[in-house]
Amino acid sequence: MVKIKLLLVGPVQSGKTHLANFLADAFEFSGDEYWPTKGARILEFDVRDINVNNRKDKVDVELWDVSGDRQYEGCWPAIQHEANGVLFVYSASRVERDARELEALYTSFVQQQGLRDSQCLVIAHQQGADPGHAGKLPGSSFATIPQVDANLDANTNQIRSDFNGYVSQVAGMVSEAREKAERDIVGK
Ligand SMILES: Nc1nc2c(ncn2[C@@H]2O[C@H](COP(=O)(O)OP(=O)(O)OP(=O)(O)O)[C@@H](O)[C@H]2O)c(=O)[nH]1
Ligand SMILES: [Mg+2]
Repeated sequence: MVKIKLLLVGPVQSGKTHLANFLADAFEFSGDEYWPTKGARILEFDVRDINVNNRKDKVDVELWDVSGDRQYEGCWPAIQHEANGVLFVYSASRVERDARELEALYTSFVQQQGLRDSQCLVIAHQQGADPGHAGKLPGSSFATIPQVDANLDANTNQIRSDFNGYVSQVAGMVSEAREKAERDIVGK
C-alpha cells in the first residue's frame, strides 16, 4: 500500500470541488449550487488494483481540494507541506483568464516546492453545455506536463482512467523513493 498527497489547484469556479467529489465518489456534497471552498478540504479515498512499479497495489489518496481564492494564500505553506503531486484545473471556456493564473500557481506550487513536472497533471474542465477550449494551454510552464480534458456531464470513464494513470505514476515515484530510503538505512 502506498499513500500519496495530491493538491487540486486552479482559479475560482473552475470546478475543482465538483471534480474532487467525483474522484472521491463523494456525491453527497455535490449539487448545482456554488459553495466557494474555504481554504482547503481534504478528501481521502483509495484506488485499488492499480499498477505501482509493475505490481498491482492499493493507493491511499489524500486529495486536497484547494480554494482558488487568493485570500487563503496564507494557508498555502501548510497545504503544500509534503505534497507528492499537483493537479491544475482550469475552466475550458475561460482559458485566457485561467492560463495566467495557472502560470502563477505553477510557480508557487511546483517550482518553489522543488516538485517535478512528472508529478503534475493539467485538467481542462468542460463545465456544462459550452465545451470551450480543449487543446493545449498556452505558455511554456505546461509544455511538458500531460493535459487532459474532463467533462463530468459526458464521458466520466475517461477522466477516471486519466486520473488513475496519474495516481499510478505518482505512487510509483513515492514507492521508489521509500524503497531507496530503506536501502540507504541498511547501507545497500
Ligand atoms: N454542469 C456542470 N457544472 C459544474 C461542473 N463543475 C462545476 N460546476 C458548477 O460550477 C460552479 C463552481 O464549481 P466548484 O467545483 O465549486 O468550483 P471550485 O473550483 O471548487 O471553486 P472555489 O472553491 O471557489 O475555488 C458550481 O456551481 C458547480 O455546480 C460540471 O462539470 N458541470
Ligand atoms: Mg471549491
